[in-house]
Amino acid sequence: MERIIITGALGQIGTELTLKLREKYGEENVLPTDIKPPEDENLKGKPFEILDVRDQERMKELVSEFKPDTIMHMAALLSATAEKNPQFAWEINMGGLMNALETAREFDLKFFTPSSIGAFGPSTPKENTPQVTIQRPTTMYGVNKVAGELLCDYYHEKFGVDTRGVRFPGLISHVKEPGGGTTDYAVEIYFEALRSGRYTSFIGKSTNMDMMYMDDAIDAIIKLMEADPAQLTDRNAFNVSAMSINPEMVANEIRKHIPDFELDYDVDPVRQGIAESWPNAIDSTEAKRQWGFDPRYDLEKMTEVMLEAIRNK
Ligand code: AKB
Repeated sequence: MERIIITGALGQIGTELTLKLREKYGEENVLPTDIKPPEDENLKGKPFEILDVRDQERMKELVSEFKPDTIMHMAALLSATAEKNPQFAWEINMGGLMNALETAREFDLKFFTPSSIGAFGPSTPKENTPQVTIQRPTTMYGVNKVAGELLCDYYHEKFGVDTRGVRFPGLISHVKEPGGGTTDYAVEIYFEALRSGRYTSFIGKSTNMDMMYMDDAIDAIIKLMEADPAQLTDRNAFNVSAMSINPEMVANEIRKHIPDFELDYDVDPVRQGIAESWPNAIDSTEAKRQWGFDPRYDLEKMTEVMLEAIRNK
């Protein structure tokens, strides 16, 4: 992997991924794209292209000009947004993925796209969820993710495209706030803790979900993409998680730094329903064994860095 084009580069993952890839592979070797121009100072004025992932012709045009060896397809609607407009979610999530896979096939590109813990459903084992298990999600986002995993496997087996992916848990970052996800409370809580000293959670008290700090997520993408393909038995997509947490656990950790922090609840039935259909804690053993997934941040360490970084902003 030496020259990379990214779709959805202004999203929560895409923003930090772009910065990290530029640092590692050189600014001239990374082309971020998104449907709108960047507002972030770090991305302004640098190579950047407008791309609606539904436009396959434009995607191929950019690839033929930039000549990357890898495409990272990050553009997607998250779970709560997808549930509000399922037809549109299908168009963006599946239409965009198909276009990106076709581009990878035609131009012989390595391919990465994230799946999610949303690819699991209520009949999946909730604890220690295995790599290979029942996947019958009950959300449009989940349906998109399972179909996406299968489509990536198909492109790998049928056309030899080097597709790779992970099932991301909720990702926590201070650089860019997420939008439209079920796990977003775990980011908002840190910003609100410093802004107002209190937070009202839309997710219930003892609802556990998998989470990971963004630095670990970006490292995981790079490590997986650089792994020797001979090591990979599974591809689309690997379970990866660093912690299984609920709002009370995050609040207790925040109180070690802000003792008066207050947490109350106004549970949103839609997002709570989605959260309850997902696993409590997935098993990342295969990612560790096959390509050395090794997250460095637990809840304690992540809370420290999140609060410090937001305070410094
Ligand atoms: C969401 O909540 O939709 C995402 C995810 C877990 O895929 N953060």
